[in-house]
Amino acid sequence: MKKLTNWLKGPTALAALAGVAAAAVVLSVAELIGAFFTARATPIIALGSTFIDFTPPWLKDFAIATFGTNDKAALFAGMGLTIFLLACVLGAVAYRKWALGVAGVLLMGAVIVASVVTRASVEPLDAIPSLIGTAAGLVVLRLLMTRLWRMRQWPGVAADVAAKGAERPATTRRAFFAATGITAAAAAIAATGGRLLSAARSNVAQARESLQLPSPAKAAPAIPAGVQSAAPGVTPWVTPNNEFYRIDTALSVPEINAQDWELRVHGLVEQEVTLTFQDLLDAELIESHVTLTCVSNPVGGNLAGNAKWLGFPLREVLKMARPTEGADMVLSTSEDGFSASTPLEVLQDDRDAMLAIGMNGEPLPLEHGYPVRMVVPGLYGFVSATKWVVDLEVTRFADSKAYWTDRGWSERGPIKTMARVEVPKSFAQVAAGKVAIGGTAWAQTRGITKVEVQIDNGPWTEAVLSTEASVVTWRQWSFEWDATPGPHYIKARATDGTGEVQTDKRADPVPDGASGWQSVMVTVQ
Ligand SMILES: Nc1nc2c(c(=O)[nH]1)N[C@H]1C(S)=C(S)[C@@H](COP(=O)(O)O)O[C@H]1N2
Ligand SMILES: [Mo]
Repeated sequence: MKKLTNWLKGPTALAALAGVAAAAVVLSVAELIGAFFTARATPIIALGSTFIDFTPPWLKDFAIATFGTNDKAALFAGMGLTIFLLACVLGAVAYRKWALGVAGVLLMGAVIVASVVTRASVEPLDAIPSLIGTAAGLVVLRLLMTRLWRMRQWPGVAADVAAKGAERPATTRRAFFAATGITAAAAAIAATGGRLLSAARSNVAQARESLQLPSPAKAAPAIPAGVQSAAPGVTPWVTPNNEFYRIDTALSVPEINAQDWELRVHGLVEQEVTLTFQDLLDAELIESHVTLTCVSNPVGGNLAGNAKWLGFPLREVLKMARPTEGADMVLSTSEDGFSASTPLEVLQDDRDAMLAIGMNGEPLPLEHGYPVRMVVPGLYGFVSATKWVVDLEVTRFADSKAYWTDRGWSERGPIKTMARVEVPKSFAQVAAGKVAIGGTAWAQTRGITKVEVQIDNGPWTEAVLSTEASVVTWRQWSFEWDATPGPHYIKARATDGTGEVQTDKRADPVPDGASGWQSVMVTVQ
């Protein structure tokens, strides 16, 4: 304990503190100057995105299983801690060997710049905020070190280190803390200023607010009565936009001006096509409810949502471009470099895959792909639902690989049949007697024709199905259970429109989606 207190009072701890202050300066100055560049070019966002790009499937799966849709916050926390520790080491090293400290800062700068310039839609000039930030950090580190060197009162500090400050008047611990405090305050102000400035400079959110969506040429069929499960507490049949799950690799949400948006359709086509946002507004739009599902959704998980989408059929886009013989895939790419491989025929058949511009009667929220995303019934999002989509390349599975395929996930992703038990919740305590069990099931494009419930090892009994709106939306169900005291297990399984019963074979999300029957343990009093 005494050792620790002595160490904390000693030069190494103070030097580590100086290192942290310098790192804060690098990041905050880059953030401030970055307000005039793309958000993707600031160090934290760029480093985090680079890290995500190197994420293997097991790690993505683990992050989502552990942190759910807070995976990004977890990433930032982990990165913050890593940077903090590295900065401590850097400061301690710089105190003893300044040249090594300089090398360390330059190395960090190089790593940051490398990760900035390799981002999609980033230009070399976007490295400027990081370069200036690194230079500022170096200056600050030098200033703080000079103050430390001039504090000569420590025994055991190498003579050459002590000598560095020798020709200048000695200084005090208080002066050092004052300098560090001012640095930290300046960094905080710069970071906050950068944040506010970027927010003020971005008018995409405002433009979205004032955008008037056209009415569809073909309106969505009215939602039939009785789609909602009879069991209280089951998810709303239409997922409100602010409750819709969000999964993507974008640490800073791309901000695309609708007026600047263009979609290029090229590759194995007879006619290259470029569409503008105005082209979409002027086109004959369709509207339909479609349930999206993430491949990373664990059995019983909530990475699925149902919304009313307004958009232009991709079938029509492909008709204009006329794919040539041999093409079997469309590689869609987003403005921030994500890509998905979708079978060509899926985009051409009558399931109404679309370029969506509206979600539940509003323009797409920024996080859900504003101004334009893909919505493809029946396929997991990672192979179909490209948000901020800007490029469609008609190609062949044999010739191109999509973002997650390169990282160990499947190249195709039809959605697996799944029944989810939502009430009662896992580990709930319920009173004996009539208990409402309920949930949601999905098998997009095949539809749900039956849901069965099993209590403990009893017989499989049919649940009451809510009304089916369409085969591309989820279907809810309920089941009245006469609960007897004691611990019980509730299982559910669905049958799809082809008559196939949901498999009980457990599979992890990697590589093409989880399977198995959900089992919910409840205690009846
Ligand atoms: N640009 C971009 N689009 C993307 C992704 C992404 O990482 N980047 N993730 C996909 C995945 S894995 C899913 S499940 C859906 C999720 O869409 P949502 O966030 O609107 O629910 O978006 C898809 N589209
Ligand atoms: Mo996903």
